[in-house]
Amino acid sequence: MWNRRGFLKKSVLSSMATLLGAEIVFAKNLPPKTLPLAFQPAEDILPGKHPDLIILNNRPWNVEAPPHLLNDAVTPGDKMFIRNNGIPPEGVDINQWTLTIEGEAALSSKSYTLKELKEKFEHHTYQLSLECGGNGRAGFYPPASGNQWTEGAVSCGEWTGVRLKDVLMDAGIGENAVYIGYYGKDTHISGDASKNPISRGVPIEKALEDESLIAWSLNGEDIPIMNGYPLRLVFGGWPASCSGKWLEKIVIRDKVHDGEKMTGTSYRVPKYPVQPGTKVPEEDFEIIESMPVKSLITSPKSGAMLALGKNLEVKGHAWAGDLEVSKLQLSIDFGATWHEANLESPVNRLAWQHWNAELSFPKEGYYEIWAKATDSKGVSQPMVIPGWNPKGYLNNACHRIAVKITAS
Ligand SMILES: Nc1nc2c(c(=O)[nH]1)N[C@H]1C(S)=C(S)[C@@H](COP(=O)(O)O)O[C@H]1N2
Ligand SMILES: [Mo]
Repeated sequence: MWNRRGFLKKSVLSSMATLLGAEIVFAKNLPPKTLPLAFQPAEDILPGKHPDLIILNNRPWNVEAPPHLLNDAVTPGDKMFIRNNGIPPEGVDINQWTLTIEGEAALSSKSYTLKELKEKFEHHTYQLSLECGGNGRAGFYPPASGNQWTEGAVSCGEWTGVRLKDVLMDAGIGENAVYIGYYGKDTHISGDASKNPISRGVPIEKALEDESLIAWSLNGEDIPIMNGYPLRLVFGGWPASCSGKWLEKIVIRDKVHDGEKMTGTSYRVPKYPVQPGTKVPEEDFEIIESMPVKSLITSPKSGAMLALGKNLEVKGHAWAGDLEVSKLQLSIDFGATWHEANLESPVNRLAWQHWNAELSFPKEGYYEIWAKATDSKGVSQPMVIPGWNPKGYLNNACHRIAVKITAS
């Protein structure tokens, strides 16, 4: 199929044109080893991933789930969004994989094989919600650059591994420790081996929480390759960018970790509200920590039709960073009145919470269902797009879906 230089052969191109019923006009500009999308169904390029995921970018892979695909109580691996900053490692040999703990605030430098990690430390399983800080970016105006996530850069899988704190304590945490940083085995998109695609972390207090995991398993199976196989950090409730994938090194720092995408405007927002479109001085930014309260309507799918006189069962999830969700309300009249949904408790701290409700409609016609969650401090999701910020983070506006009620 490919010629020596990695380009599609002439004969292949001409049979593709026949199949498409159209010439691939700029075929000579296709980068090496790149197939036209028409010949590239999602399941073929992303082994183990659901074909209905939405591809925002394929170099690096950035893929989100449409909300109705997230209806499961626990997100299956094939429906989990992918946010890659670089190129994942290939040909991972789990027998050769090691995790090293070091850094200026580590009392020793220690390395563990996967087998040692599994044998030496107690195993723990938690359901943990992970949302990309940029989820909802597409809603901001003026637009913010970056992947135009809509609603689906969020998941809540059941992760198994060892507590980060057990491993950090085994290596020894210095009294000067303030932060941890991670390094993964993925490589920079430029091919420059001296550059990291991303190296973020969390304050030592977050690192030492019971639910902060070094995980090797998702929903009882190996972690999908794109989600960090064979080992990753998982910090529920915080921007998912803290949860380092393909984890090979953790540094215990005596200052705020200053790795790639910790500084400047990356995963940082202005400390005060700003006029949309303004240029904000870099020193006025702060690092995003716990994510704001948010919810999703996962059933029905937007666009559903229902006969008048029938009740509609509406379902979804809600989450609130380090906090709990205390209330979930629904509106069918653009926010004029609200109905309270049944809201379940989380199975464990930092897991998303399920909710459901039965709605009835007064007459035929077009409606929207709006969902609004409130956290345990009384803070609710805004109905309009919240504070604009230069990189388009933290859009937790109410999720809306459309439904049509037809004659019975
Ligand atoms: N090594 C590494 N870890 C990473 C990333 C990455 O590109 N490389 N992306 C981060 C970002 S920005 C997000 S939102 C989450 C996404 O996790 P997921 O792809 O498993 O859904 O992984 C984080 N961990
Ligand atoms: Mo992210």
